[in-house]
Parts: sequence; structure tokens; C-alpha cells
Amino acid sequence: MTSKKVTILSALAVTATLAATSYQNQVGFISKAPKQIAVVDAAGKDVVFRDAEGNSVLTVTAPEASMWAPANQEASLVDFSELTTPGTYRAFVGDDSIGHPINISDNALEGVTKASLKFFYFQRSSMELTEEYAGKYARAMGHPDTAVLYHESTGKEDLTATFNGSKGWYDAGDYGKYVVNSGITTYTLLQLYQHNKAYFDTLNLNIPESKNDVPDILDEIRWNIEWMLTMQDDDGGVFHKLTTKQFAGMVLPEKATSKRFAIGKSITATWDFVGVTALAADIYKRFDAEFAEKCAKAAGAARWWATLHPYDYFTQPKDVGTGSYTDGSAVDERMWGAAELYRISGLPEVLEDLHKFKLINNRRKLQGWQTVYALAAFTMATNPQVFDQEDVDSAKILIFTLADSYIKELNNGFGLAIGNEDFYWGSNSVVANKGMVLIHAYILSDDKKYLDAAQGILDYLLGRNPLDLSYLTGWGVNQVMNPHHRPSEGDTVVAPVPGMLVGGPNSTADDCAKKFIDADAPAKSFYDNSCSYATNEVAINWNAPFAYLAGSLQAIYATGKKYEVGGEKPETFTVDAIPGKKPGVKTFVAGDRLVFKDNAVRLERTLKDGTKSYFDLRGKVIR
Ligand code: 9MR
Repeated sequence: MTSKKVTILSALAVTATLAATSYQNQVGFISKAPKQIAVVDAAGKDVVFRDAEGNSVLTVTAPEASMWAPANQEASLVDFSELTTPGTYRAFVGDDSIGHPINISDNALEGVTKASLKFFYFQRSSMELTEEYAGKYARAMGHPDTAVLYHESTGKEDLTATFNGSKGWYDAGDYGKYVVNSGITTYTLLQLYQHNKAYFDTLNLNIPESKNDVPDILDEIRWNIEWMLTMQDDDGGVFHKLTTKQFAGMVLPEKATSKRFAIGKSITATWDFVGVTALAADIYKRFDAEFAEKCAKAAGAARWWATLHPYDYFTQPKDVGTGSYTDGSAVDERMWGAAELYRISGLPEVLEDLHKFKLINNRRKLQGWQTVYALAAFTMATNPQVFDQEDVDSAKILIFTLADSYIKELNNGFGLAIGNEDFYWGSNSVVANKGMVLIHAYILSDDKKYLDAAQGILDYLLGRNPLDLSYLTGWGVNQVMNPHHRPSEGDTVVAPVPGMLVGGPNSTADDCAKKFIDADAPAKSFYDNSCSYATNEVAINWNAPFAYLAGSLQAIYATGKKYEVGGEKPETFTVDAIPGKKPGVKTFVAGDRLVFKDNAVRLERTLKDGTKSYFDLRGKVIR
């Protein structure tokens, strides 16, 4: 990437000269969807919408202005949903044109849906990106990962041995591949497909597999699942991550050639792996039964390892500086993994894994890489044919508790279900994930207020924000130009790789964006500069909920249908509860007790089949 202008500064300069200022989705509005812009200094004035020929087609009097705290800004929310005829319009106050062109079309979000999914192709490790699919972002293959070393933290004895850990997506602006973050990302994309099959069965992403009979979105996701499968050790446990010891410089993939290692083996990565591979088994069965079986088997083996190593949390080794994705609780990962595995296996012991915990009040949390209760809830609430009433109800309570709390935030001049509390690292994914919760609330209730609130969040990400910025690279009038993204930094193309959602404003950023932190306006705490990984990096777990949000809105309006909850039970897979033993053998824990053994206090775990295993007090299995 060569030098680029810093868009924020120019955006602010322009807005300062206008009488009234309008903040809007800069990409487009679906004809039948709600349409709103936030206008400053216009209360009581007429906002006139004119078509491309200058004819006035609608006049809306701007309502009283009200404050949106994260912007520390009063604005009037102007609703022009009445305008449904496709075309390009502009809004005027008096003679002044405000804001940007307003594009209305039936498939206004198809472009950003495709672009945000194509991002995953651009993130592929172990593959050359050719001009046919990557255009001017074509690049040589990076990181074949065919001979990955084991870091000593994996517990492997032979540290000269290697394994094939190829394929997968680079996590973010760096070249690491992390199972935990792949977990939520892959689930989110699989659910995007699952909830909108009719739309995505034919959506062409122009990727190398586009000509086969499998929907492109599933081909893309499979690239990462195949890598995840390589991260499973022979004992069923899953390595935490595959990275170099330290981050590479800001160079293209092929120039980042330091040795790569499997690092750690963790309970969180392993349960996340169970969740993804179990869901994948169900979804890919239609296209490739053998692959589906492989996924189901892998899920069963991973779950077995997880039941034996409940306390094997990841700790970052001293000689490693790449992303840690550490997490001190695996209750949520276990609930989610168990929900998925039970759904495809019907195994009673897996239901026991799930029922050990409940989705009680303090577990009703927005999903993120570290907190995945909501993923369990999404799956349980949308599968009443699999889960009992109590599970379904607890899942719905989680979803509606969150969704209703977002709806309560809506009453502000920007009309956004976004509050001060959302502006931490990856805030754009925080709000996109709120959109995913809202879409679930809509699917489950048919109440359009949830879908409309999700639309507002999408508009925010595409420009209805106080920086007048589209946070999706390549899209919008004022778009982010300098993301923290090694391939975009390392190449010679001015514009960054398109379709990437940057992290967004972060009121606790502790990097070069620090000087832009506005304590009174967290939504402005952002720096469009590649030095700011805390506000302007990209990441697979940020693009995925954006794709879910944009893709669901587009699919719902395009097909006129939303996902129908219930229906047939998924076909079950034969999953070995204990790998190597007959399925159906009762395996779950009959009891735990402390014993004194080998001169130390040990936890003795007895399984229902009488098998005993011993752990030290840090939870490490002894034998
Ligand atoms: O998304 C992660 C964020 O929640 C954490 O606060 C942050 C610091 O630990 O790390 C973020 O994840 C980064 C990961 O560690 C390495 N790849 C880039 C990710 C996005 O910044």
C-alpha cells in the first residue's frame, strides 16, 4: 500500500462548511426496507428528497433533535421510508444538498454481502490468489503450512516432528490462525447459510470453486474447516493456534516466512471445535456425506478429550507474542459445543454436558470470541424440534433479554441501538453481533421492530455515524483507507483489499489512536491509520457478523421470507461417545473426589462406566 489520505480529517472539514449535516448509509437502501438519516441543525426544517433529475419526490419535516450519547451530538432522525422507487436521490435543506447520494434498489445490500464474504477468500492461507478471482489484489501463495512444528506447549515429546496444518483463513491483519476465533466466525457464517439457504444456494462469489455444485459460501467456509480439522491431535484435543512465535512485519504473506508452530492445546479451542464440526456435519451432509461423517467423528473425539481435560485453559508461553485468545472459563464453550453435538447425535451424555449449566441471568451476554453462550442460545431457540421446552425457553429468554435492551437504546437522534458501552476493541463487530441477536429476535417473533433495529446498525456501519465514514473498505463515499492489514500494507495497490470491516472506535485504544480518544464521544475515538490495530485492524470474527447482518437483511427482503423455526429433526450421526468404544456407552462423570495419591492431592474422576482418571489441582490430567 502506498500513502493514502486520512479520510476522517477531510470528512470533518467538509461537514464544518455545511448548514445542515446529514449522516447516512453511503452504500444503499433496499427498496422495501426502512430508510433513515440523522440530520444535524435541521430540527423543524423541511428536508426535501430530490430524484436524479432534481424533481422533489418527498418532503419530511425534521423532528426535534435529540442526543445520541456516543457521538455527543444532537440530531433529528429523518425517516423517508416512503420512498421506495429504485433510483438515486439527494436530500436538501433549502438550497443546500446535505449528505451523500441516496441509493435505493431491490438488491442494495447484495454488493456488500458478497464483498464481506469475498474477504474470506482474500484471507486464505496456503493458496495463491490469481487475478481471475483477486483482480489487482492477486498475490503469491503464503504459508503453505505443510510442515508445522509443535511448540513445547502442545505437550508433544518430539519437537522436531511436523504436521500438515495447511489451508484456513488468516485471522486478521496478522497471519496467525487461531481455533478459538475461527470457532465463532465459522459458526456465524454457517448460520448465515442455514438461515437463508434459498438466497445463498445461488450467490456467486467468484472464487476458485464457483463452478462446482456447492454454494460458494459453503466452499469458502470449508477452506477454514479443513484447516480446523488439521488442528486436532490424535487424542481428540485441539491445538489452540497455529502461528509464528512473534508477529511478522507489515509484508505480504509470501515474505512472512518465519517458522510456524502449533501452540498449546486448550479446552476452549476444543469445545469451539466441537461446535463448528458438529454444525458442519449437518450442513455439508447434503453435498458431501463423507466430509460430513469426518466432521461428526472429529466432534465426538474432541468432546471426549474435553470431558477429560475440563481445566486445560490456554496460557500464552513466554516465548510467544502472537494473539492469545485466552479465556478463564469454558462453561459457555461447553454449552455451545454440547448443544451442537447433541443436535446431530442425540447422545444422552452430551445432553448432560449441556445441562450441567443453565443460561441464567449473568450468562445472558452478547456473543464474542470469548463469550459464546448466545451461540448455544441461537441453536437451541431455533431448534425446538430437538431441544426440550425448558432449553428452548431459556435460550429465548437470553435472546429477547438482549434484543429488548437494545431496542430500549433506540430512542436517540441517530436512531441507533448502540450505546457508550459498545465502544471497545472491535466495536464494529460488537454492534454487528447485536444485529445478529436482533435478527434472531425477528426470526423467533416475527416482530419487525427487531429487523428494523438491525437495519439501523447496518446503516451505522456504512456511514450513519459521527465520523461520516463507511467502515467497510471499498464501499461508501468516505471509506476507511488505511486498515491494519498486512496484505494491504505490503502490496503496491493504493486502496486496501475491499470488503473488510475494520474494528472501529475504541475508547480505550492504547496505540497511535490514543490521541483521537474522545471521552465524551466514544463513537469518534478512531484513527484511520494502519498503525492503529486497536481501532483499525480487520478480523474474520468482525467480518462474519457483518456478513450475517447484511446478508440476512438482503436475503429476507429479496426472498420475502425469513427462516422458519422448527421443522424436521436433523438426521443424526453415529458419534462415538468414547472414541473406540461402542456408541451409547454411558460416559459421563459419576463423581469427583479429592484423593491423596503419589504424594500429592489429586482430583479423582469416576465416569459412569467405572473408568477413573486423575488430575492435578491445576486440572492437568495425570493419566
Ligand atoms: O479481537 C481481540 C480483542 O477482543 C482483544 O481485546 C485483543 C487483545 O487481546 O485481541 C483481539 O484479537 C486480535 C488477536 O489477538 C490477534 N489477531 C488480531 C486480532 C484482532 O485485533
